[in-house]
Amino acid sequence: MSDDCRLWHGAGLFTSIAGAAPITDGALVTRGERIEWVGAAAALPTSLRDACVVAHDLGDAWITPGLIDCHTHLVFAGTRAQEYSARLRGASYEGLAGAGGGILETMRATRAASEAALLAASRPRLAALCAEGVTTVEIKSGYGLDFASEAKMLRVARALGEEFPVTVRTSFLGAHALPPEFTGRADDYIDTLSGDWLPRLTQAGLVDAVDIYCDRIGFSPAQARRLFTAARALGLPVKMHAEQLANLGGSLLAAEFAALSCDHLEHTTAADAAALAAAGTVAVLLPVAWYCLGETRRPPVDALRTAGVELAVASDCNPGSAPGASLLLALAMATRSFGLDQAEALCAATRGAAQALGLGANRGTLEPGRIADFAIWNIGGPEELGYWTGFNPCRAVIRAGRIVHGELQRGH
Ligand code: DI6
Ligand code: FE
Repeated sequence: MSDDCRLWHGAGLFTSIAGAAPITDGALVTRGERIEWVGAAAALPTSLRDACVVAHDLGDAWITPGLIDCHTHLVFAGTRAQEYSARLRGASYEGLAGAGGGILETMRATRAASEAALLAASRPRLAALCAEGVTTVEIKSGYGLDFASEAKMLRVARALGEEFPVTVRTSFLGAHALPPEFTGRADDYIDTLSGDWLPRLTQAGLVDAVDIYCDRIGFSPAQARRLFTAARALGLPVKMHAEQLANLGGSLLAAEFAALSCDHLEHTTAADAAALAAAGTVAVLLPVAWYCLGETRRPPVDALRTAGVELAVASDCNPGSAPGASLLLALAMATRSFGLDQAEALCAATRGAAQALGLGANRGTLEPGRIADFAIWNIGGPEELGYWTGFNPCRAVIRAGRIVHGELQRGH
């Protein structure tokens, strides 16, 4: 990678730095894969401007940090469209799961798929996210639920990271549902995950973090404690699906382990929010799942804000509760359904999401020294993100200082 300086100007800048105002006539200088300088064009030092070997005049655009989708299950086979029909006719998500459908339905399809087929099925979903300005994505396992199939999913996630211009972070979600081989033996399953699968998958370089579905149709906080203890012994950060369908005390446990994030949180209390804030755990909101499940209880956004919890928004791309691959749609739903304003939602899909993946030091904001991952938008102001609902105004995507998607100039 060359260390050349490039100037990007003729654009507004939304830096996602907490409390920073948007810059209407901005300039951004990159050097190689990093950001060198960010600010108002009028304040750009002449010496730095002269040092730039290339100047990209974007002519009427806005630049934001590359979007970060910090919660996806985008590697899976099959669909659950039939189940969706049943739910439209009144069947419940929990009822279908209890009858051996739900996550186990996707487990059967995912186990049966070859690695190549799983990769092929996942590509269009990741391509859709990348076209929306996403430069970092988290991908969970959790539809294999046996050692070989969990490893297969994680290898596919790594392969996607090689193939696409996106940074992939993997989360091991073996504790997503109880597989049929362990019926009636959930504690044995947790022991197997903790003592056998997780160390081997970690040794193979396939795991960046450990997640658990802690809910009525998942696992208990006591089981999460055992899994998290094993993760900590391996030096892995943890995260949790918590309080989606009921409050089991998962977020308090996640806070005790200083989890990177706690995700869903529809049933979280003010006391839980205070614990998350004290632990520095990010609250990841998943409005597409909330919408597609027809939920009515919203996560307590005011209580999370008041407590000072960092918020993130993610797509939750999965075949059951959030069948889609659009972070922009999640942003729009986070504003209308959960009451975030557009700037807050945009920070949540950049700075908050970076923190939810443990990447806050290098990504998520436009600041000198950070990786030069950013998106260029055909919009008149940053308030158009979280406003357009089912429309993608992304013009181009820059990853580590290089153009990886779209055209720099607005098309005619
Ligand atoms: N994330 C999950 O892991 C579960 N719900 C959610 O929002 C289950 C996903 C599924 O039904 O496949
Ligand atoms: Fe999820």
